[in-house]
Amino acid sequence: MEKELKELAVLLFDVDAVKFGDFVTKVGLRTPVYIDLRVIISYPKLLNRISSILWKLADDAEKIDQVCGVPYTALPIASLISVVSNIPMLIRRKEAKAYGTKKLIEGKFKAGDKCVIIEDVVTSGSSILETVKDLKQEGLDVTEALVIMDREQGGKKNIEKSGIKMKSLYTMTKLMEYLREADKVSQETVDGVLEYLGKCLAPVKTLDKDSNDRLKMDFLSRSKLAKNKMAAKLLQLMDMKETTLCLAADLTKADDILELADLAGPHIAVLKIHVDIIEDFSKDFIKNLKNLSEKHKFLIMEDRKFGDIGNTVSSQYSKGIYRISEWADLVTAHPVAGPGILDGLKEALKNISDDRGVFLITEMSSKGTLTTGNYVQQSLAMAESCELVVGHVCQSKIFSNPELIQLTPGVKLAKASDDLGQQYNTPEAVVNSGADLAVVGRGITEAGDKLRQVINYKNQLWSAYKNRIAQ
Ligand code: 5BU
Repeated sequence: MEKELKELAVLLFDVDAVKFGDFVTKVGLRTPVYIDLRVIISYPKLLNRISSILWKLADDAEKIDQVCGVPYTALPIASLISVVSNIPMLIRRKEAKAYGTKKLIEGKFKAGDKCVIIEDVVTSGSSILETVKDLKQEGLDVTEALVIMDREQGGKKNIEKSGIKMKSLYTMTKLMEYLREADKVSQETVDGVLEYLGKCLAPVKTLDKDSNDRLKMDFLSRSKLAKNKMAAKLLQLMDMKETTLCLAADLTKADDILELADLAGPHIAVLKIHVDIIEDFSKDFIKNLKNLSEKHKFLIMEDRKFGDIGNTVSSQYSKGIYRISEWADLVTAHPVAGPGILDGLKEALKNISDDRGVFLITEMSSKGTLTTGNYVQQSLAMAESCELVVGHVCQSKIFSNPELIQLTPGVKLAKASDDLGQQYNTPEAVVNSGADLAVVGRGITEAGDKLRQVINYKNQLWSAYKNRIAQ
């Protein structure tokens, strides 16, 4: 490998990919050496050799699902690696498209795919870190970056601080050594470059895991980031009441729901209902429920699972006998109809001054659910482009945006299932799978001592959350 690297160093010098003089970098630093690998697209054989030797640096190449080149210089290199090794490629856009799907990442992938980053030159490491952030946001598993040139100005350290292993074909010191050996540069030039490197570190930037990954952040810090006021309110409330319990009061008599709400109210963050299963629904029920929500400081969620076109959804939300938009702090909606569904919900809120939030149903808890693959990805993208969305109903850590909340149903003290497809996980398991709020229904409503179970779930969920953020 070293022989090949020496030869390639000379070739790079010969095609002017390595230049010496007095240059100013894009961040305004003066430098006596400039690496411009863009030129290698004009030398296909060199491009091929560089790409193939770079790929040799990959750990466990057969386990890698995706390669992602950092635009622009590394894109042809990543393409070549992708084609030759038959591993699909992703491209991270510098900005999301203003039209169409608004995707940040182009290419097909699924959450959990192992992705390696390909980059040409690393100075501070910030381009790689920004790419990692977006890939992780989409649920990709990024652990390694392969780089042609490490300028040794702090980038490797910054990248590794964020938990990404960085491997490079050349460090600037090695490159200078090879070029000197081949008599391409004078010792004076080498000394000048090494002296410059010693004193010119690029500004330190890290992906700062703790301030970007919701799973490691506490609710109060996240509430300060949340742009949706209802999301901020919910996060604050969870922090203040030390509870992440969302009680599914799936009862059919109004008085039974009110009685349960009064009993559980002090220990829950959200009371979730299905208003359409209540046999004796009345305006008074809503009035009383609202009073209880104020008394015990919990939010009301109508798990309506809107799923029609925007126009219909708008009426379903604000009209009919339930007039949901007037009283439900939170509602759920399927993304199946596309972004129009969110526009419809927004339309219905035109005359409502209170804060409102929507949870998108991105993954369901039931056996054989169709909420998989690209559907999940599209739903994640939809949430990012609508300020009304406060989070996802989902079963796993498919997003890391700390402004959004993961609501996970299917929770019981013992892992089990019912006869109609519901699948349960334990409180600890769901929190470790990313749940911020956990929905418990029959685990409480069917218990003999309901209050005891409410407190039991609340405590188990809270300690699992505390453990999660402490890690
Ligand atoms: P359970 O009694 O804990 O199984 O009640 C779960 C509640 O969460 C119930 O109201 C469901 O309608 C709701 N739910 C769910 O179980 N799974 C899902 O994927 C979604 C909602 Br979305």
